[in-house]
Amino acid sequence: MSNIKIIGDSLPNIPWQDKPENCCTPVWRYSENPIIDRNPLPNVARIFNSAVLPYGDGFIGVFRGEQRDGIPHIYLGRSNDAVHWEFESERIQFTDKNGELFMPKYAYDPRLIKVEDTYYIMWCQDGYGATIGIAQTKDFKTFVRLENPFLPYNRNAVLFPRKINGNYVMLSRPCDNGHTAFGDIFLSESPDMEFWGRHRHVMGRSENWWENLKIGGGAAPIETDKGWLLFYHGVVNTCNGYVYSIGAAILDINEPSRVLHRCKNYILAPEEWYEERGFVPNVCFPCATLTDADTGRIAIYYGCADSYVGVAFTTVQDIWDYIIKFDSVNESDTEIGIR
Ligand code: BMA
Repeated sequence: MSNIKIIGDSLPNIPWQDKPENCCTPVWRYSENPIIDRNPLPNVARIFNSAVLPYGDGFIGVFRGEQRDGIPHIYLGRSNDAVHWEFESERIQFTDKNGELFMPKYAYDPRLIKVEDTYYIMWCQDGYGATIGIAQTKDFKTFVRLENPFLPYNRNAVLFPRKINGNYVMLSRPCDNGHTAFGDIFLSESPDMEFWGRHRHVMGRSENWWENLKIGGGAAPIETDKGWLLFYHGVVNTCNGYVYSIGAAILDINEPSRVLHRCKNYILAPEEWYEERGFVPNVCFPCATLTDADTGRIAIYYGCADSYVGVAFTTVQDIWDYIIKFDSVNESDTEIGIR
């Protein structure tokens, strides 16, 4: 098997546990999962499907907080070790470009990505139907919303962490206004974070049963010397409802609508109590990773059963070897994605 390297910053304080000796899977769970328990704030019943990044000497994150009226909003959290989190009690106050309060009616499944010197948060919200909202911040004090990038209906938007060929690039998943029973991952480009176009199909649901209903982008793609490493979610419909697992693929570095490798097997599926039991059972929903380029360590942050946040570990070499061993990339994946 060939070697693979993360292209990125070193993060010596990445949360980490070594692979257990008896572990036969490419990804292993943090032994203290879930890292965020129920009722983390007076008005928030559950935190899940959330995203984190290194910030200063520690870490910062945007968290899906399910309030006691059942409506999700985004809460800011800070941590010294990326495991123990403190949350601001008020949800993030978004403004328009003039500094006037401009809150979405609801906001869920946030992703947090730094491109150059700016942090971008993107989430699912109402825009006359479910679609993507996006805001930028440089200081995590003011959060200015940008134009909504896509028409309804759309979910699971996640930005690449750098421009490609001079443009910002975002993955998203066109959908319907309900519990969408279909869905492929697409990619769009923008020169300015306002006008989005050059839409391309990246990858579709597959014949592998765990992802044969729909798929959606998860964590921000990780740059490696072999391509972009993407963790995404795949869904199967069962007689007891949808089951969400985590998959992995490698996208071409300069033309990321081309999938180079795609793992036939899921890399993590619900099996622990906090993944199988909760507000919505059987959900593992990745939204972020932390990476350390020096060691190749990766910590995956994922929502568990729409109730908790879990962390799982792998290394870029472990996951690469597993993807290549079970590579099932097909012709529609390797196409440029335009018809
Ligand atoms: C999806 C999203 C996620 C959620 C999942 C399972 O449609 O709404 O936020 O985790 O369903 O309920």
